Amino acid sequence: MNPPELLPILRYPDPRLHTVAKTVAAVDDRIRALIPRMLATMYDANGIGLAATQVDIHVRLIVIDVSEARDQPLVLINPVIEWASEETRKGEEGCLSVPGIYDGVERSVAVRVRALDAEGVERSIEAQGMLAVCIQHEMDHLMGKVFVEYLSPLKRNRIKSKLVKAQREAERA
Ligand code: K1U
Ligand code: ZN
Repeated sequence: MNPPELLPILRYPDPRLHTVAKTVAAVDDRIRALIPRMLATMYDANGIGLAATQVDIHVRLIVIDVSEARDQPLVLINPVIEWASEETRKGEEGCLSVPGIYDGVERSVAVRVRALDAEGVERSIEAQGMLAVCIQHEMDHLMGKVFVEYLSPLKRNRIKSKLVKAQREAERA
């Protein structure tokens, strides 16, 4: 069988990254076909997460794998944060849509999230550490929010200019 076809990842400051994703009405063939492609795209890019928004598909679907062996995929459809710890921590984040940029973002250290899995079964997941951070980062994507929006306007504008310049140079090459 052929490996799943990779999906192109939108790059900041592409305005499509600010689209608010729609609820998945049913875990149908379209969603079932999208999941392996999103996982393959995330693994190929060495990411630990990917939101459908980042591949220009605006439905509430995220994939995550924070395992060392890259063998524990997690699929969250229509995720809802049921509880987030009051305790927060500032940690370094990156984003496949903002290549080469890493900066600190303050997040809850633990969350409980309710979502459908790849089979359409409702689950509740308690997460902490990197998984909790990644869930919050990916759920922001579904709301059209990119992590650089937590940074100062000065930093954000510098990042924007850098990425626009890099993209122009890549197009010229
Ligand atoms: O949403 C994405 O673009 C995926 C993103 C997830 C993420 C990484 C770090 C903190 C929060 C969310 C990435 O996978 S970026 C690339 C990466 O593998 C990575 C970067 C920094 C720390 C750990 C992993
Ligand atoms: Zn991201």
